[in-house]
Amino acid sequence: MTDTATTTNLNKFEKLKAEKDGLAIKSEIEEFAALGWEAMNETDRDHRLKWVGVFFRPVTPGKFMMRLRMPNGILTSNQMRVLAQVVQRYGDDGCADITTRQNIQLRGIRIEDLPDIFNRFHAVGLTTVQSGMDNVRNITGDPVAGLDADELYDTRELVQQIQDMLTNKGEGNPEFSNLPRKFNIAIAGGRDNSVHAEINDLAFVPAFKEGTGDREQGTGQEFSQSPIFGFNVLVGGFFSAKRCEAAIPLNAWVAPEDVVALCRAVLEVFRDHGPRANRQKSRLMWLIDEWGLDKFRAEVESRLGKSLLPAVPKDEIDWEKRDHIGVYKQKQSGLNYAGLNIPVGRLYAEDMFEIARLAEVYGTGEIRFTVEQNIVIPNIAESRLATFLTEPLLERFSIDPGLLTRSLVSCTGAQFCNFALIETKNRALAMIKALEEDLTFTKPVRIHWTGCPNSCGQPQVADIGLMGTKIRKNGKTLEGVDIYMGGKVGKDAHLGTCTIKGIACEDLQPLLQDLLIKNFGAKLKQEALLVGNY
Ligand code: SRM
Ligand code: SF4
Repeated sequence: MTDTATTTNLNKFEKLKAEKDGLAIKSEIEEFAALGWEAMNETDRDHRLKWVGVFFRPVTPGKFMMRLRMPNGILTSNQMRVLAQVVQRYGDDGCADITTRQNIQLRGIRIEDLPDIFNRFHAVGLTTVQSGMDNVRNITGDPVAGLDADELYDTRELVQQIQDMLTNKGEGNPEFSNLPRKFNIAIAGGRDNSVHAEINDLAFVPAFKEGTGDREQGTGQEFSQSPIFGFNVLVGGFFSAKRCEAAIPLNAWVAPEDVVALCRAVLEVFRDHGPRANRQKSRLMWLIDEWGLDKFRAEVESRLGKSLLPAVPKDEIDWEKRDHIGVYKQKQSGLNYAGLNIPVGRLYAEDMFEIARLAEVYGTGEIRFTVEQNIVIPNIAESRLATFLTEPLLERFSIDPGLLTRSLVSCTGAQFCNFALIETKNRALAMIKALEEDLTFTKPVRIHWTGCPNSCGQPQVADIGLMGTKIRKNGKTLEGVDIYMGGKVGKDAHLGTCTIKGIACEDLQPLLQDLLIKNFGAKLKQEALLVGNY
């Protein structure tokens, strides 16, 4: 523990970290469970518990949220069943949300149950460690890694290795538990940038380097002229209420075997030199601004203990982004993966049990999440596909949903999040239903809702992004949105910008209808036209 004299000038969060490392509460869980949430030390309850992925919800006091870690978004049916059992015990309070980082959060959690829940998680290899506050968030990878015939690199193992390094194999790692701020890492393995590399603090995108003609390692005989696979490195992407930036090239190319070491080096530089005084100015990009890219790169090299190779001029991201909804052939002959649309990512216990059952009966028990808050069930044999497609769950979690529903993403919003300026998930669903009833579409339109400027729902990557705000109308304060347009994902990804400000949610539907018709080729259905002509 740091003495008080040295912590008096620190901001509230730096102070609480200096007084007691967040990970220290790992050994106090039994005690908290016995005390109950009302008697607990408030700083432990409201902040430090986030180091083990437990979030106090001021909107629903006493009913906590638990954020898991799902490296590359992959889990087993057994793990899903344990997650389902946990939320099931909370009846109407219990549910789960697939997140925009290919992850899952559980709701309704009671503090007295934490020891039992952690034991259950441990038994099936699940961890929640370092998933909140000033830690590295869930590491995203290609959702069809190892399945896609066109993939350039199977990201699964690398993502797991980075998580193991950062979290000491899920047990907690004090080396990286006090960063200046949150930190996001993503690895793209395909050509379509399915992880939104550009919005991460550190991202790896596939890129081939010219062969050198050097002896190939291991053989000692042949000379490699063929292109060598690796990644161009991007740094500094982030969204915050104050500022949003796409990641910029570090001008570095790394071989896959150097990725974990590079992550460590970047994080050490960020941990030891990242600005900590102002929480609004402490993400990695602020350090890069302060130092300039050259100094930052040189410092990373020094931590790495070797020079970085320059980036190669062209990366391999040259496809439009896929959403993986539908049934697709795998590279393994006779096998398919099915992408199911989970509207706004919300799951209840029965759904989770059912998904686990489908994954076991038709696949190999594996389940995956996407950053669009949907799921993928891999390894479905051709011979079982027809029966799979008759499963009742697919009526709700469709493989062929409406073209707006298909791409809808929403953050948590006012139902559970105290930062929220508006309700998001339920409103988003109702709005999309109404729009799909009135309009026909020729292509998906990606609509993202986010309840406040923190941008968890990533409105800047959407075709139409809706960011919650409060507006004044007729002397009243109402829930409203600022509208973002022009977000481009996949190849040539770039961020959308705010084009219309301060629309009351009650006035939003006709405006969206108009935007969809004018900018995205939607057409009024005949019926709606007739009604309109009356
Ligand atoms: Fe987020 C804080 C939910 C992805 C930027 N985010 C929060 C908190 C923890 C605030 C709170 O304590 O209530 C939200 C929890 C609400 C709840 O009960 O669920 C929250 N963020 C989420 C999730 C669940 C949204 C979702 O519905 O999917 C996502 C969880 C991801 C995960 O599995 O770890 C989530 N948050 C994001 C993303 C998107 C991404 O990573 O691609 C962003 C923007 C990208 C970024 O961080 O650069 C994001 N969340 C924030 C910020 C602004 C960070 C900043 O630098 O200012 C905050 C506020 C903060 O950290 O101070 C925040
Ligand atoms: Fe909460 Fe705002 Fe993030 Fe939505 S964007 S989950 S409202 S912090």
